[in-house]
Amino acid sequence: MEGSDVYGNMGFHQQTGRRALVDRRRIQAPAKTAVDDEEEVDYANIEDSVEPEEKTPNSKKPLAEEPKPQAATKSNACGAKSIVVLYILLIGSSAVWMALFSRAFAKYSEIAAVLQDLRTTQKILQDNDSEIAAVLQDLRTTQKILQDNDSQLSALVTSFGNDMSHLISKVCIKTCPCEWISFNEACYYFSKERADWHKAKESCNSKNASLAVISSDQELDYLKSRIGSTHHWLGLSDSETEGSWKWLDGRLVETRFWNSGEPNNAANNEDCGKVTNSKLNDVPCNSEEHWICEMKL
Ligand code: MAN
Ligand code: CA
Repeated sequence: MEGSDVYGNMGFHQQTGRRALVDRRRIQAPAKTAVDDEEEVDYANIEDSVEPEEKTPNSKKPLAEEPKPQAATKSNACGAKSIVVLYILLIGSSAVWMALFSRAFAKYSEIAAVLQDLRTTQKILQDNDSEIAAVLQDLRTTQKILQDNDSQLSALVTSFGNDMSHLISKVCIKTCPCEWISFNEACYYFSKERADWHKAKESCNSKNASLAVISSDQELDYLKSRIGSTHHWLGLSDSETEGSWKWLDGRLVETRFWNSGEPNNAANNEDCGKVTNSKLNDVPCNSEEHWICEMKL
């Protein structure tokens, strides 16, 4: 049969045309009789059975007015093409949407990964910030401790310096200069050279001292023990008033300090006194003798 597929089935449009033709004939046909009811329409062979009738000249409507199967086929073919085009467009648009969605999803994944990295970096920076803040706090605490210690140390150094100055001042007062010897709150210098009484007196004065004056028997005994058999000038004379012996500090010379028979002003020229391994003796002031200087502490 023409218009059938490989299995002998009619095409969709061909079936539609035939059904329309059958329906028209039913409408145009007279009321069915019992006899008519016995006649069953063979839809399968409708084309063969109705075609001769359509060709009869007594039909009410000419066959030309019936829908032409050829035109319906063409219209249906256009519809099928449209559906195919729509399917293609739908598939195409779906593919585009899928591509766009896939691209958007990929971008979203990238952005999400970047955001995650940023959050991780932010967390690391926050942790570092906390650590740095803690270290800074420790440094400030250490600085404060060091400053306090520095202040305390400075105060201690100042106090120690004051104490040392006080001690040194006392030690200096209490200590005799080099080559001087200490006895009973006084320092004594025994000269190695000799000179007359006045030069000896000037030498002692240049050392912020004076020719030694005797205040006690112990002092005299101590000096005698240091000089042995040599003679040394002491700070006594009667230059102002003959016979009136005075120490350089203005005190009168005690009689008991004189050696036996002294002062005898031998040759009427003995106005200066010296000490020997015995006691005191008056001798000429221009004699060359060692001398003893004395400095009070
Ligand atoms: C003797 C005594 C002393 C005197 C001296 C002078 O030793 O007469 O009194 O001072 O000579 O050298
Ligand atoms: Ca004498």
